Amino acid sequence: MKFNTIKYAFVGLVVLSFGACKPKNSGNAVAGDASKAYVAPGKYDEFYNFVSGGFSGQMSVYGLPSGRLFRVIPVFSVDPEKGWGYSEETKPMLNTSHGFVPWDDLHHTELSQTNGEINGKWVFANANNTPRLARIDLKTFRTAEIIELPNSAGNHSSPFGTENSEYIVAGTRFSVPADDANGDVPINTYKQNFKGHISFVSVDPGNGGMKIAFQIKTPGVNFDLARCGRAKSHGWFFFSCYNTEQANTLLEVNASQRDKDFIMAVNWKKAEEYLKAGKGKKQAVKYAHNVYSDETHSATSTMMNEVTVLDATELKDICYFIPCPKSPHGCDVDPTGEFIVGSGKLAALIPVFSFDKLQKAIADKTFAGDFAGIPVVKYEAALYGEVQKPGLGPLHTEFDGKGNAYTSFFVSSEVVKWNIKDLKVLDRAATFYSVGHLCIPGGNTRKPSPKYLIAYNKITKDRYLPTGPELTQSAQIFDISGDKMKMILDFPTIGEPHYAQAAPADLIRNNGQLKIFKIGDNKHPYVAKGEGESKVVREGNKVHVYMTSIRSHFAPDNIEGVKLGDEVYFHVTNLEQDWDVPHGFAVKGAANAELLIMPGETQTLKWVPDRVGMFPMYCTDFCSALHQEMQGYIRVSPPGSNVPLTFSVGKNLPAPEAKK
Ligand code: CUK
Ligand code: CUA
Repeated sequence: MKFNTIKYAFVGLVVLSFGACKPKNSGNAVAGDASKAYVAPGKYDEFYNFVSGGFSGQMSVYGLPSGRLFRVIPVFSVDPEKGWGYSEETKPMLNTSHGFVPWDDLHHTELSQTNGEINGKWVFANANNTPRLARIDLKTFRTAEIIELPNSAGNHSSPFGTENSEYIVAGTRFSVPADDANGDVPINTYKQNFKGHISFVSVDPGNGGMKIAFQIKTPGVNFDLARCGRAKSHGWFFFSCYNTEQANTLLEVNASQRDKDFIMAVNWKKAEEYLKAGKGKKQAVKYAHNVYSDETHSATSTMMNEVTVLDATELKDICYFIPCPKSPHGCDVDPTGEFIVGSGKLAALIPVFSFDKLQKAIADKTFAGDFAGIPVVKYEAALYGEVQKPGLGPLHTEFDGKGNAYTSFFVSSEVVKWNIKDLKVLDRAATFYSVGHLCIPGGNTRKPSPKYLIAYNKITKDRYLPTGPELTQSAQIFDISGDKMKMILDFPTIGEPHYAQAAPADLIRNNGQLKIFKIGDNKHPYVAKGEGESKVVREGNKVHVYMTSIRSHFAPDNIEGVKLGDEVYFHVTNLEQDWDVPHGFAVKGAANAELLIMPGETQTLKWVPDRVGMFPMYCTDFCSALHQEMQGYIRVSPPGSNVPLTFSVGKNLPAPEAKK
């Protein structure tokens, strides 16, 4: 969420200038006890922290509690550090039904689970703008798969997984006319023509492969966030919705009219039954499904054309609305699965709903009418209780598994700890400033590891050295092992952090981290598995260079006979079979990229020379003492020139003149 949007939404409700929400004791004076965050040089962190990059479109990986940045994983945006979206092999990963999309907006991370606990296999992420889901493989820390979501726009309520990652679920933020309906309608026909869609994407437990199993069509509202039921509530899913006013303009006013919006409870086991019984309707759509293969070291993008849709207004017992004050954002389920916490951005309290009471209310039909064909459960019938006067602008809640909840308050810039059973506030800690999401390792699972809580802040003002108009966003770590929260570290983040999750380091570290790609298993169509296989092949005006790299030379490193008008493809195979020895590749004048090639991998740089002359090429990664010697030349001649195509390494070919 953007600060300004929220700021204006609150005008009139609270006096909100930056100064007003800045805690009195803020600024550099507020320092934490950083010794608890100290991880000595050469020591490992206790947790991996996977942090969304917001408008950067990427996900970054930090260590906890040190806050050290390990890696930025490119997901939905091109990334020049890894060549993501630049190399010919990775370009198809960013393909969509709208074509190549090089930059998107990533808000939420979701670690895969088994029996409601993190299993360390994958982490999922959402693209907000052009709706997509990504799966990142935690053996390689690379994006392995991206699937586009039809009938959706602004994929915000996403990705949220079930207890065994049976499904990764994605709710549309914008309701829009369905993809097969006429979208060329007046905008003010929202109520008639605009629909919401929730996608249930199944995940293959073996290889992680994603498939859109079905979608549920709902009345037009905005879906914001979601959580699966767990333990007793496994089989259900809960989504926060706002704009139940169904407004289509000036939402800050028009979507803040009703006293209560909704949490939508979805019985997805029931939906599965309907699907099996053939109650779904097949709909023609168009969406991209992109898969990266670690065998061919290449991505393929397939355009899909059909989705099965269940209509929640026809199948009466799959969706229920629970009234929730007021413009709810976060919707969070506690580790027991009994309590569902709604965080109304404009609410002065936090409602906690009971899964058991909800079940009884549904069985007894304790409804307060319906909303656009969906039954509305009576507020009191589902309510367990309310946390009174918790703070201003509640957004998100995490759990410690010891009966406590921690809620972030954007407007009052604080984290509030409260007890789930008696709903009493236990502690408050100031954040610097305007906190969004929170993370406790495993804080959305059955078994949290309640040692640290991290707050992800939108605004940092005076916390760091200034860097021009844009200041860093940041995370703050709190020690929550005692009764009181204690701030122990600030660390800057890449992009705007929204949700983040953390997993015990050993779980991921010992889960088969890939160190090299075996050269023998390389099935890239242009691989050269040894220097003897390196060559240059002309096919019309396309020149394919089968190049190898090993400390500290390329083969070939002298190429002649390329002509202006040719397209040159450097297929570079890194022959190294040692961990942590990538080679790079760059050629002067290449318009789109360099390459960074991992041991055993092949990557391709397309180069279209734009002039006659001599073009150096070199390795861009300092790989050995003689890295700076790792270089070569490619000669470009005029069209029609009779310079023969030659290539070599380590010897000088006779010059064509000398051969005569
Ligand atoms: S959202 Cu950013 S603070 Cu997109 Cu999960 Cu709440
Ligand atoms: Cu290879 Cu530097």
